[in-house]
Amino acid sequence: MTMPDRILAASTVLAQPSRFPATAMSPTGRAEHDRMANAIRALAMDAVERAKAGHPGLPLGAADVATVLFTRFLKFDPSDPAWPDRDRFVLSAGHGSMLIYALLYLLGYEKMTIEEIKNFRQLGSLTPGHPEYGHTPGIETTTGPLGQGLTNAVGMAIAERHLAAVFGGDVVDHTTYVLASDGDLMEGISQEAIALAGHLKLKKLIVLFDDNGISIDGPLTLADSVDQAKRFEAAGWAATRIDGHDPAAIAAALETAKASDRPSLIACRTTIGFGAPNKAGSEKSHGSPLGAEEIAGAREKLGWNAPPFEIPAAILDPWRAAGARGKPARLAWDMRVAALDSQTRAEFERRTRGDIGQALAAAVDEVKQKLAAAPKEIATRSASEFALEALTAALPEMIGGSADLTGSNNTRAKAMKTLNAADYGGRFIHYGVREHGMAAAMNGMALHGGIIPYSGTFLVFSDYCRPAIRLAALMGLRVIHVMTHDSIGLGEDGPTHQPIEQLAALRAIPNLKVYRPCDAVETVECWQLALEDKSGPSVLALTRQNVPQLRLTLDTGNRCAHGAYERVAAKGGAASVSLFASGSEVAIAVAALKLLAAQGVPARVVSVPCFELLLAAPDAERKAIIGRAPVNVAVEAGIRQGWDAIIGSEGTFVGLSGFGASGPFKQLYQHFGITPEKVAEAALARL
Ligand SMILES: Cc1ncc(C[n+]2csc(CCOP(=O)(O)OP(=O)(O)O)c2C)c(N)n1
Repeated sequence: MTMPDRILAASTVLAQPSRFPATAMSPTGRAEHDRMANAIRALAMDAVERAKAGHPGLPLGAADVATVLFTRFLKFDPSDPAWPDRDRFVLSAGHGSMLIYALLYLLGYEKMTIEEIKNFRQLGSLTPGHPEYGHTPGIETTTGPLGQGLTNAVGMAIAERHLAAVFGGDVVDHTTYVLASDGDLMEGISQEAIALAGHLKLKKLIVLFDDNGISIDGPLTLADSVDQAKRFEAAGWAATRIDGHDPAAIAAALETAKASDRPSLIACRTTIGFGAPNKAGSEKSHGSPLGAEEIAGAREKLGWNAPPFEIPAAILDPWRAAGARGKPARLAWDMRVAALDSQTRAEFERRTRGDIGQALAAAVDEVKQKLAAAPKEIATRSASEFALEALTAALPEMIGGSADLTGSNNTRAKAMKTLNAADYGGRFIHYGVREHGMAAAMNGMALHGGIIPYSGTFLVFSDYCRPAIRLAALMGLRVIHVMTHDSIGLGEDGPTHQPIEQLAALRAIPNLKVYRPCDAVETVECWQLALEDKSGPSVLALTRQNVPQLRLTLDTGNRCAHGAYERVAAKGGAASVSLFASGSEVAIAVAALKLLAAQGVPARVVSVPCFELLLAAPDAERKAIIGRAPVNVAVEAGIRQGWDAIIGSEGTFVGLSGFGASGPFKQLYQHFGITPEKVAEAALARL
């Protein structure tokens, strides 16, 4: 395709064509660029066609931007996809997955064979519908839910700045690039991401906006009239607009962005479905196969003569050369790491691997010793703070934070300095009132590696974090959410702030562990389990109100590790009643047990800090913990959903079935009947 053709095609959707000056480029360079970009287009068209599903529009439109970025700017080595100092590339618009799969193939990622491209969207292939982290080498994060990738990238860029401050620019010096679409930027989370990145002056974050003016319903003008450049500028970014089909302009903008002292937005005006004779510039190319006729027309228009899934050597060779160009940089980096003093190197490597070493167990032990020596009747949020003093001292990779509730969430240990633009070496992030952004940025930090992020907000606002928590669970990321004010026990703030269904809703997310410790000892044990668990995220649901310390003797083992355990055994014979409870309701169950004992009814209390661990325990172990008492009663200041797995459908539940109310917490517990008397009554009624 000639230059005039390109400009013509691009101009079909240019709302404001005057914003995009054409930049001249030498014809030979341009011709090679076009051939290379067209290789992406051909693979994307053909793979979507073969799969009979997928999104060709974005890869066709963004091929020029991606070609310039990957062949001239991005630092990576396909022979070592996990190289810690690689630049990160996040395809936030995950529906355009064929763009990244085509790139991985063309650049020579070993596992991304042409067979995988042919198997696009097929079960078991490395080319699922949307990119999946941990599944396909070279994919930095799972994307698809719009806005998440962009926000993950903010977390990656924070991680880079922090680790550079800790370990030095010789070993940590990379840039995070994002390709974001209109949809990414329309999502509310993008505002949180942009504001946070601008505030933190994350200069090594560069967002390439695929500014094609089209989404699924049609032209963006149907639903949006934001000036994105001004929006980013208002948040402290550098922003520019370019013709996203002009390689020279793309390269120049990237050069400028790399030299910026702020994060950069490059709005790349592109034509969705570029090259498709009838569907380019229209939503018709967004999310369905182009069809044989249109593909034939696109081949002609692009001057692409090779059969489907064949990349001529003259085009594949320069792509593979581009893929190979990062290896010397990676080898030089290996040498620099090897030259670190042995202690720094060991620490860098430990953190990169995500190993927590011996320090954690010692810190947990120290906390437990103190609690055994001087028991504490405190809120579990305060117990968490007490634990964090020791844990954060032992694990420098813990980066804490809160969404503007630091004093309520108790997530800041005294020694922690603020991480900000003036000091990236700090370890506590004031995320602002941005729960969703916080959770997605934490995912980015965990994905980056070298950091264990933990956060703070109220449990009721887990709903605001949920899409990011779900993705953390899907990706198996170790992120830890401290969520306080975990029930009506928070009292006077009333039903807007009182979580009712949130515990159940979180327990419904696969691969997420929800911990609700009952006292200070369980709190540190749950922290230990969350920190040791590399396989997925955790939520610690913690009280605002004080709870007694129920465990007074020192346990060296972690009793929460099985998810539940017998807190008080039955006296005076086999238990007629098993009382199950979590968190603040365990003490209520213990008091109920005493009432039952006074009536000659032997009962036991089982503390259930973590459903997921209990339900995953081997059959015999789980059955032994649950026991065989004729009557099972569960008590939790939330809804029943989920408890049947433990107490059975015939079990009795003492809790809530509607929203809470505003009032002092003790009165609320009375009002809603979550009291020892009511629990005892409920048990007696069943005997
Ligand atoms: C959170 C979320 N909502 C909705 C969707 C469904 N969806 C996929 S792409 C898209 C918008 C497409 O427009 P754009 O982002 O501009 O991508 P393009 O059409 O340029 O490929 C939507 C609504 C999604 N993936 N994520």
